[in-house]
Amino acid sequence: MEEIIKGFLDLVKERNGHEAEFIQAVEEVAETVLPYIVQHDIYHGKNILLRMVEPERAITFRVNWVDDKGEIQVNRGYRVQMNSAIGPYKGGLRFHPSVTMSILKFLAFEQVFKNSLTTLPMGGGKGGSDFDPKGKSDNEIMRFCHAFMSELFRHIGSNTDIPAGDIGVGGREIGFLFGMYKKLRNEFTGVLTGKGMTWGGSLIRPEATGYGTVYFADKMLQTKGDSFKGKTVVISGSGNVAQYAAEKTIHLGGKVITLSDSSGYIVDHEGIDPDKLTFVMTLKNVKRARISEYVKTYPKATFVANKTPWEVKCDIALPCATQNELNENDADMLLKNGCICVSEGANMPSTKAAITKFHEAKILFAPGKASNAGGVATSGLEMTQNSLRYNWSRAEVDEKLKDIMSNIHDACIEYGKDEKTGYIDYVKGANIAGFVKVADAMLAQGVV
Ligand code: NDP
Ligand code: 2IT
Repeated sequence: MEEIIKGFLDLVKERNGHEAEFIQAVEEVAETVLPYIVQHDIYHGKNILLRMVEPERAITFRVNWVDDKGEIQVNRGYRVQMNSAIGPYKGGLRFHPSVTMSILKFLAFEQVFKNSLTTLPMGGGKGGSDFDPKGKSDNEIMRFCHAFMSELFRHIGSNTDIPAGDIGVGGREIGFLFGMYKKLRNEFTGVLTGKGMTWGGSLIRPEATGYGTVYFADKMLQTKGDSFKGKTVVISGSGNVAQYAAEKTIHLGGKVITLSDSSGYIVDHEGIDPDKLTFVMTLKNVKRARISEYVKTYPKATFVANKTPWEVKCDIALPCATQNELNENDADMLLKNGCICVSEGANMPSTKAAITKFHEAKILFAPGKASNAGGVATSGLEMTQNSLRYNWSRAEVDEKLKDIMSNIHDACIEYGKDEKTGYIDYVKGANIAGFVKVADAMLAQGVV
């Protein structure tokens, strides 16, 4: 088996040698899915995983725009259309200076499995730009988004490819992108998700990724007869996913003591209560300021510069910032401090070595493609509401989100539970459950 995996990965490395993040994401899937393929005759001789690691289409384009000083700026735009076997391409747009083809291919690849897990008919894609929104005026953001969409619109559509938000892309950016798409196509369709409530958005979409990550962790805790009540919870990030993971943790009786951004983390041992969280939301979403400002208003808290919060003692950790933000040493520290559960809100935040540590220690560990799927699932619900030309209530969408997270948890048990020890390997479970549906659709459709 090891030879088969090595042979496959050697081929992927040969073709994508310089794409470290993409190879990392493929390795994790290959190690769990190839043994399953070997055991199941229907997938033999079909090169199915080899087909899945090649994007159906990957587009890069120039984005010219004029900044507030009148200078012409040039950025690079991307859309990776990874797999459309079970539905139109679906996945977010990331605006961050670190964006490369490798990052977007890793995200698009993960998205294929994640979207399959949601049970909704969505293929996988991802896009974005190396544009840095930090420090830009609203007008600059608008001009950039309009310029970006003036090319992207050719490649997307409500039955072709439906982008949404990710790092650096929230409600404001989706508005500008939607406005330009509508103007160029002269049609009002659900071509983007994460839209505003008065123009086709869904209730609960802003909350969905963070809420879903906590619902999933709650399901994992229930397998041990446990819950969030009274638990100390460490969260990284302070953006969309982190904010609503914190809100739902508080709803369920947990105590959130950290948040972070790329400059460092704040720790508040008294707990970040709803008022403090409202302060953070205004700080990050309206003032667009740094998390270090928190300690000026709440002086009992401390700011730790240039570090991640994994050194803080906790019961539950929710990484909600970015890829590879939690390494082997961080995992050691979490385990030493008695952490029992890690549920990923971000995409691939734990390194491979960190995941190995969690598995060896037999703690509850959920990979992002399972635990953060609530965001895209609710995007799927937004698409359904757009097609129906109807809006569901907050309670209806939240109930559907809870059901979907629960079904993903069941799928992870079906394919990831070790019958002898009872331990649930959620990585294996999510990868195989996600794979089966896409692979079966690809087999049915032939070599296309
Ligand atoms: P936001 O842009 O709202 O927030 C991102 C947060 O992560 C900020 O606090 C940011 O800090 C921090 N961050 C970003 N890059 C880095 C970095 N290189 N090092 C340290 N901190 C960093 O994005 P989201 O909350 O939407 O996304 C967070 C994660 O969740 C990403 O991995 C994303 O792919 C994933 N995700 C998002 C979904 C969604 O619906 N939005 C759905 C599923 C997954 P700073 O301000 O300093 O940059
Ligand atoms: O990583 C993700 O799942 C997202 N950024 C959300 C994608 C979506 O289409 O809602």
